[in-house]
Amino acid sequence: MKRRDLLLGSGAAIAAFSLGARTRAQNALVAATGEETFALPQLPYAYNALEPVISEETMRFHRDKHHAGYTKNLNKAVDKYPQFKQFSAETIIGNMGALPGDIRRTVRNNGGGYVNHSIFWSIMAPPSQSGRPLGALASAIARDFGSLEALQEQFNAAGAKQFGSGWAWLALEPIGKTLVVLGYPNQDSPYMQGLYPVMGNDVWEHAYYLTYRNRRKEYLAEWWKIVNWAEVSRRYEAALAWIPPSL
Ligand code: MN3
Repeated sequence: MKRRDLLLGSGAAIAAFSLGARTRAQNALVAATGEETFALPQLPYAYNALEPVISEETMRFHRDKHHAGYTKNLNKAVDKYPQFKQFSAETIIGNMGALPGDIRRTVRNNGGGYVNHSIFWSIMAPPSQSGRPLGALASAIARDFGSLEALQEQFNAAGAKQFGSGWAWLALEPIGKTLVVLGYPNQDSPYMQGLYPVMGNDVWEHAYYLTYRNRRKEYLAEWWKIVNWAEVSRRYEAALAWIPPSL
């Protein structure tokens, strides 16, 4: 077993919520031994587990090619400036202005891609395990949107009108503790704006084109069948306690 697998499989140290996000101590350990700093996370389910909403072929290309590419390029950028290896990828992309100019664009695109996809895998589940929003999240959705259906409508609209590649996000604004729906281009992340990403859907063509072709709206509508509401609800609880970290 590779050490990367050992690290990702080390049970309590890495709960589902930190999928893809190593602790500072783990990053330091990896940095000291010269291995890659940020590891491509394993999927928490089989490649075909999200069918028929997302096909096995899409999942294989999406994780093994696209997410692997972002991971590799983020690692290359921090290899140039090892002082950043002690921080989580979320902390790094939350402090773009503090990064050296020559890696800023690379980190924006690939650090964003690394973090966004790590969240994305974790907030999906097989259709039979999708569930409903729980506890504090259910109340916050009612408070900030009126109903789950109204949130879904706003979220789908954000995804549908994103011109070109990007993401639809549900994020928590940490001062007012308000939920907001956002559409961001490319691999931009709510972390880059000081917001906590509660959930996001990838509307790059690579996320849906093999199955849905040009029918992005259909993909957006179907996607709700595989939202892992238990994990999204847990992320909302984490968001309430979150303070944007600095480098
Ligand atoms: Mn993608």
